[in-house]
Amino acid sequence: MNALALAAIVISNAWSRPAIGTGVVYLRIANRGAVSDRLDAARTPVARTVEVHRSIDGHASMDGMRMSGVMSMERVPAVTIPAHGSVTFAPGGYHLMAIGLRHDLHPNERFTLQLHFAAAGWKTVPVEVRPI
Ligand SMILES: [Cu+2]
Repeated sequence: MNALALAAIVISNAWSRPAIGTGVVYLRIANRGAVSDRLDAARTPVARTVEVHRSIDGHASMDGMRMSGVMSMERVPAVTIPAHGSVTFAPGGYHLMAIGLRHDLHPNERFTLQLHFAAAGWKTVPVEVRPI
């Protein structure tokens, strides 16, 4: 880890929904640095584990079988954040799954999420639980 890499990653607009058991977190990760970085792990005190997932269109993923409208998701080991670029985690795309919630997520509550980047190390952000 070096100071320049640390300063390059900026996380914003982290939010979630009220949830029991499993929560979903969305956010935006910007990389203001000149080299790409990789989100490769996440954790939060409110859940047993956090996984990086991507929602996929069943139609596109089933190799010829038509399943339009069926959404599923897959775990991804890492997400590359390009240099001078950003990746938005949003419904229908990348998201973080907080699995094994230690308590229910209530509207307007905030909790802490930590994201690990290969170059920038651990970054901590507040997550806002938005009402549905
Ligand atoms: Cu998921």
